[in-house]
Parts: sequence; structure tokens; C-alpha cells
Amino acid sequence: EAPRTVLLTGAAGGVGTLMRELLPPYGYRLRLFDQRPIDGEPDAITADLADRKALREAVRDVDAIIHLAGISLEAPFEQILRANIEGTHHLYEAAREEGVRRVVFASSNHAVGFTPRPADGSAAIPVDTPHRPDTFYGLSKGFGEDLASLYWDLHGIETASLRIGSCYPRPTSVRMLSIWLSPADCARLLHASLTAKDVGHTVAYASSANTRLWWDLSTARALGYDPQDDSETYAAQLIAAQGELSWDNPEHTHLGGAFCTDPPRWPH
Ligand code: NAI
Ligand code: 15L
Repeated sequence: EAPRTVLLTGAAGGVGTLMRELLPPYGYRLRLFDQRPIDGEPDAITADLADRKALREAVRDVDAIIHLAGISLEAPFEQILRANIEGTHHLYEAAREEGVRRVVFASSNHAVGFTPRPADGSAAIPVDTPHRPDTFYGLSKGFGEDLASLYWDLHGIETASLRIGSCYPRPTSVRMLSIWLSPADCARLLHASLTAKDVGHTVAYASSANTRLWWDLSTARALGYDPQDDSETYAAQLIAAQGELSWDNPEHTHLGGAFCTDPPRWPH
């Protein structure tokens, strides 16, 4: 039976805002959680992941959790520790205490960001490539994946850890042509992750069916995901403006792109 009431953490953020529109048509009732208030959503829970009491109340009686909350760019280690590492631990503890059986964790390509990107035509990066973070941010996503693995083995809580590429309305760089996840495909993948029968702990790359794909989508497809979009529609225009990817540019040589050289910073 499909989970119906789903806690969406990070609901005020970029992906959260897109999913607040795109998930309800699949039949979900979303409970929203973020440290920032959300315009027009008086019932949203405004709390920090450090607030264990608020988290426990937030997960009570939900069928599943989509965990997007956290710092989504590079930041000083202490901030990543608090929001992404301790925060994700608090979330799993709340899930365990309240008996929630299914989590979808927003991991990131930056958990493996220092992996060299495939050369044109060479084999796609496999899901079991070793963690190779490009930032403290990416390190925290590797931690989240391992935490999910532990809570599956120890407590039977299932998680789909989705290594999201770039989820925006459209790709804005040549790198993104390879890793773009359209919002509609993101909703498809979340729905698949919430309804798949046997998830255990599944790690999956999360992108659309891009012509220039860098990684293996088979574990995502095994969850029932059938991507419908391809960034190729935007390729000619982006390449005309920015040029092809080159092996002379360090921003182009690894999966994590600029996170490997000059990572974008969390502003706070
Ligand atoms: P975002 O930065 O727009 O949203 C994150 C949300 O989490 C924000 O609304 C923020 O207020 C909330 N948050 C941060 N720390 C918190 C805390 N301690 N307690 C409660 N709420 C907190 O990020 P975006 O782009 O929406 O990404 C969502 C998730 O997906 C993040 O975990 C990010 O790391 C991950 N991701 C996103 C990608 C993308 O392309 N947008 C790519 C790969 C991963
Ligand atoms: C991420 O993990 C970030 O959260 C997002 O802001 C994008 O920069 C994305 O990766 C990316 O690699 O493009």
C-alpha cells in the first residue's frame, strides 16, 4: 500500500518548494518541516533539526519521511556537523522511536565528487564506487548514506539514498547536461522510492535520462523509476554559450565540478 502522509523536511528550500507542487497529485498528504517559515503554509512546522522534541512530534504517525533539510552547499565543518550529521542522526532516532519504516534521503553527487568523470563513451560511474567526497558537505552525505545503512541493518528502517545531480527547472551549465534531474523526474523518483516493495538500503543516482549521463541509473530504475526527461533539449544552447567540457579545466575533470576547486559556500 502506498504511503500517504509523508514528512517533507527542508520544505522551504529549492527542491522542497518544487516537490510541494509536484507530489500531492500522486496522492500524498505532506507534512512540512523547515527552520524557515513557508509563505502560505500556516501548518508547516518551523523548527531546527537540533530540536529533538519537535522532530519527534513531526515524525509521529507519518507513513514515510523525505529528508531534504540541511546545508546544501559547502560550509565550515562545525555547521555541517550540526545540521547535516547530527541533524540527520536526530531524524533517524525520531523515526526509530516513532516506528517510521521508510525514509528517502537526499544524498548528493558530492559524496563521490572527486571521482573522475567518465571520458566520452567510457563506462558509467557505478553506484558502488567508493565514497570520495569533494567537501565537508559531500562528506556529510556519505555519512548520511552510512547512517541509513546502519538503521536498516540494526533497526529495519528502509532508506533510498538518492545521490541527486542537479535538480532545477532547467540545466544551466554544460556539466549539468550530464547530471540534471528535472523536477518532474524528481517527483517520479521520490514516488518510486516511497512505494517500491523491497528497498532495504538502496543507493541510487538521481537524474533524468540524459543523453550525456555520467552514471549508472540501474538501481533507481530497480525502484520503479522511469525517467521521462533528457537535458539534451538544452545542449546546443548551453554549449554555444559555454563551450564543451574540457580536460584542461579542473572544474570539468571530476564529478563534483566546481565543488572540487572553489566550492559554492553556504551564506550563513
Ligand atoms: P536548499 O538549501 O534550497 O534547502 C534546504 C532547506 O533545509 C532550507 O529550506 C533550509 O532552511 C533547511 N535547513 C537547513 N538546515 C536546517 C536545519 N538545521 N533545520 C531545519 N531545516 C534546515 O537545498 P535544495 O537545493 O532544496 O536541496 C535539498 C536537499 O537536496 C539538500 O539536502 C541538498 O543537500 C540535497 N541536494 C540538492 C541538489 C540540488 O540540485 N538542488 C543536488 C544534490 C543534493
Ligand atoms: C548539490 O549537492 C547542491 O546541493 C546543489 O546546490 C547543486 O550545486 C548540485 O549539488 C550540483 O552538483 O550541481
